[in-house]
Amino acid sequence: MDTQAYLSDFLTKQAQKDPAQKVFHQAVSEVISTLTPVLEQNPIYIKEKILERMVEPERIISFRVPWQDDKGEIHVNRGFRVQFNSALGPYKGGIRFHQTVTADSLKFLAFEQTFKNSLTTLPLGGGKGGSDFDTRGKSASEVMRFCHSFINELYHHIGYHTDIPAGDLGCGAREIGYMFGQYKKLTNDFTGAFTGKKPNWGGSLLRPEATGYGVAYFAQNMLATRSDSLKGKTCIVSGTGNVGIYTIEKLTELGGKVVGFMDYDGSIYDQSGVDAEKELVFVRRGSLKEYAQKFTHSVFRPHQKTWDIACDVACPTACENELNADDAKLLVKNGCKCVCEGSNMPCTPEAVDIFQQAGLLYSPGKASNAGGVAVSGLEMTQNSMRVYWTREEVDQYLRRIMNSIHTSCLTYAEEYGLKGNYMAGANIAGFKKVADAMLDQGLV
Ligand code: 2IT
Repeated sequence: MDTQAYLSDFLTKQAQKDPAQKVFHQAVSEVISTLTPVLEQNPIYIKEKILERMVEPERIISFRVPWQDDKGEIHVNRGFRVQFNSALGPYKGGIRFHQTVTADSLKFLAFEQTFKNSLTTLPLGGGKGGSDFDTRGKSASEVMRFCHSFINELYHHIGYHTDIPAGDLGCGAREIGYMFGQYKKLTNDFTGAFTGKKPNWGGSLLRPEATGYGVAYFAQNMLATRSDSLKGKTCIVSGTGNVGIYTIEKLTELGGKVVGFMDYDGSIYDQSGVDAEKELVFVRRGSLKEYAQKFTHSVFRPHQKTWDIACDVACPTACENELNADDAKLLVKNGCKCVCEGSNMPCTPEAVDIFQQAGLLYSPGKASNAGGVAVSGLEMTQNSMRVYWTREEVDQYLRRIMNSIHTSCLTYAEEYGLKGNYMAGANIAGFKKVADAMLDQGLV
């Protein structure tokens, strides 16, 4: 069977196994679609069934999370940890607390994380976890009781040399603190078993900013390949969570002008650009209406996305599949030069095709949003060495890692005849490192 036929057969069989797992299959198809030249040059990956092994998580833990609200009523949520691949190191990846969390969404995120972590060059395997619990509208003590209950089961399965969770959507330093506290209580062990901790008890400086800063560094690198830069470029960022806010901050610091951003309620068009000092605080507070009232040069557009606003650089940093083919067409029509993903798989496959056909610079989240997990890796290093690095030291490592991911994407894409294709380069570079480690470690 030729490679193309093998891959298409492989994808059909995968989809038949778990037909409901749509986003997971989307992520697998995206990776597989770029691997043909690698498999042709390295038939051992086919012979050793590396793809078949790689799409099967090493372990999925699913558990009950009972907790009591402030009135004494009992609630039951679902908890998960997907330990996807440990060929390169202990499982590493965030914990997502959001009503949309399912085994399917976490499988997709853990699969992506495996490639992303491989790209960072750090010794990290891939995992992801979470619960269908939503922290919004809950009191701090309810969140604490939930986090403790979550860890009462999860502590059996994680640890400094086994699996190191971090934050993700709905899970920030507060939740990491509660989870770490309970983990320490149950294990009697103060180790860096979580990242995203507060810097006064083991966290790394710059961890909250790292993903967003990394996105802006990556966009800057992409533009540099066309002898261009962020100076004077109009930018759009979706999502006003941690990633979005720090993407806006760094894009602005590097000379860009962020003219549009959005959250669940709608979007803002601000023709003069977000002022990093005066205005960003309002974005951070999460009230776009308040922003428009306060800064009258801006307009609030209820329930409207931002992608119709003309821009040079677009950074989707919200949720998966938020940017579809229609949005992509608008961006291309309005002259967008660069799409740099800040979240995991925010563009649909059709949108990605449109970007690639139009020849604009497009990078997948697994490359351009890897700054967060990279600084988590640096947090682990600091914990092992029992030292704290300064912001400047961490920032230097972060820049170095983002540069190296950027170079890997370009080098691998070119080596396999797909010059300038960041998606192919990221997938091939991420895949090869994991695949080779799996071959070295035998059939386990
Ligand atoms: O999607 C991601 O890369 C994260 N949620 C960060 C994971 C981590 O371990 O810092």
